[in-house]
Amino acid sequence: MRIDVLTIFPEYFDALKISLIGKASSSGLLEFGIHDLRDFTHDRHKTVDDTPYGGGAGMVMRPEPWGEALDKLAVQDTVVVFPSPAGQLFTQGIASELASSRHILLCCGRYEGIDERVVEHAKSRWTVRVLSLGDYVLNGGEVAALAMIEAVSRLVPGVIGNEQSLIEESHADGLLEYPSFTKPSEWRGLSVPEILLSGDHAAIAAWRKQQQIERTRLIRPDLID
Ligand code: JF8
Repeated sequence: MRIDVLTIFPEYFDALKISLIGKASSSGLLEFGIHDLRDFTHDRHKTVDDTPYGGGAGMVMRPEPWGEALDKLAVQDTVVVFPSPAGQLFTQGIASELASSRHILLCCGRYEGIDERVVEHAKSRWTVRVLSLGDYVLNGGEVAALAMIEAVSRLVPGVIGNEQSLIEESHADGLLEYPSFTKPSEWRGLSVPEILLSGDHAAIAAWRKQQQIERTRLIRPDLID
């Protein structure tokens, strides 16, 4: 899979050089291209923003650099993603859909966002997804794009290595994860639940499922039914 990113802050994406995603990139399993939107401007000050039509606070990203960048980077089978607080909620299901794409292009806005005509134009030429990380306010699309890249990349076969951990974890079955414990069996007066030391694998599986259901009911009742 290839993932390109358009941003005025390419340094955010240095994080993709480390850990499992960094290794998948070195081995060619994932290919990243991080592009500075200012390279698609033509004025001396590399201007990417301007005042909003209709008035109001802040600045809006001008469409021309986006148009030129999309023309250069997007191809026939590109999925163009716009992180936006006004987007559809980014879920594990959407991560899973995106993980089967050949090419994703993430367009990271700043200020009050990107001129809406960029999204409208992109929809006329490519598959477009406007996606939100959640109901809180970020300063731009970069942090959301990083989260989306990580959630999608780890679903690409070979990136994680232990495929079972992909199947077992939170949200794959729509429930929160069960609690985990390791050595020592007693720590600061707290012991590990006895059943986990029993060696009874069926009983452990049943206990873990019960923990998942109980936790989900208490913390995330919205995930049940
Ligand atoms: C932005 C561009 C976002 N969940 C989220 N909160 N805020 C954002 C976001 C995304 C893009 C821009 N400001 C300017 C905020 C997402 N995704």
